[in-house]
Amino acid sequence: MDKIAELFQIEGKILEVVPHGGGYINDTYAVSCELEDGSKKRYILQRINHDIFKNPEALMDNFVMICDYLKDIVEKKGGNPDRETLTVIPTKQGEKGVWTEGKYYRMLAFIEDTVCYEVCQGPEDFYKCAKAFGNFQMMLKDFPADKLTETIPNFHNTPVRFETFLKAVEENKSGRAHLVQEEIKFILDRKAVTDSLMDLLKAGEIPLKVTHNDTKLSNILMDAKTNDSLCIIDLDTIMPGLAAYDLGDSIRAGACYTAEDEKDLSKVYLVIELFEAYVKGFIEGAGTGLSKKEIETLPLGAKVITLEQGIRFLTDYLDGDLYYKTQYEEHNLDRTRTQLKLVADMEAKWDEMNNVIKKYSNN
Ligand code: GN1
Ligand code: MG
Repeated sequence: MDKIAELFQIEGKILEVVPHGGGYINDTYAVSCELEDGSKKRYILQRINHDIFKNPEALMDNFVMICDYLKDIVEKKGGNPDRETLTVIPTKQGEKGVWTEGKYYRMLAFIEDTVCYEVCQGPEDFYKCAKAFGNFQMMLKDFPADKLTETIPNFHNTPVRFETFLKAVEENKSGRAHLVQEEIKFILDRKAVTDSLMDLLKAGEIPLKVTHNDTKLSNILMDAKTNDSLCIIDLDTIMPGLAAYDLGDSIRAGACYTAEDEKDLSKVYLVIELFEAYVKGFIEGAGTGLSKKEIETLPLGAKVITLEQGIRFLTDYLDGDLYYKTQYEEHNLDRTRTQLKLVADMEAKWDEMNNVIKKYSNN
């Protein structure tokens, strides 16, 4: 890995390159360097999974455009762009990334003194994350969407995900379909849910925006000293999308106190006070950026994106674990089950969820 790190404009001598973080798709490393004065400096080196992100160069064009755009806004607000946004370190040839030995790599500056969480720490933290994600969407509200390449087409197109799932059931490449009949039925029974948000978009009731599309809790860095939300990371799936996607993805991943692969489903449920904390923060963070209809559809966003994630995990389980990194045989199935359990719990708490929305929608 040292050789690859050396292709970039890094300072100092490389001391070590170690795996970093827990992404399911790309491989991430922390590169430590020693500068001439003896101090240390770190970088993030990432291998982009180009089976999934088919055009890494276009992805990096998006990435740099967005970083530059955000840096400008943060600077104007008197913030610190080096800590509040990501910084791409170019290659020695001045490129945004590099192909080597058939793989594509990029490098980012390391933002020190931060923490990120896989599991929600409580309503106060979750509120801060929500405010940051709401605000992130606001900051991108005038970003020219037509300049962005769709890095993964139909990423949150739930009806398309549903069709892909049907195909996976039929093909049953892994031979595992007989083990998951209950989960398959759960999804088939909810076809109407998978269509619901797209139908609202097609009917012109909710607008297409530039959204993050992967707003899980671990994609936000918190300042280790102040514990305030600092920087939103993982900009690979920024594409046109719906406000409800970004709220939805955070809710499915954060409005419970368990990890995505928790085996004990009795511990997996929607914590309504976390949902409330997030809704409050997201609406505040987005300022006036959300229409009445968009706010109304936020609970639907949570349900659709959670179901979609369950569909995606189960599709991969049926395909034989081709998409997500897995650590053990049943990993994608455990992940599927937490998502479907959350959907069932959202259905049970549907009125409560909508009452929360009423409380915070005042436009
Ligand atoms: C993947 O790579 P990572 O861990 O940030 C996935 C997201 C899922 C998430 C589930 C490109 O994100 O869409 O929500 O796993 N990213 C892609 O945890 O598919
Ligand atoms: Mg991601």
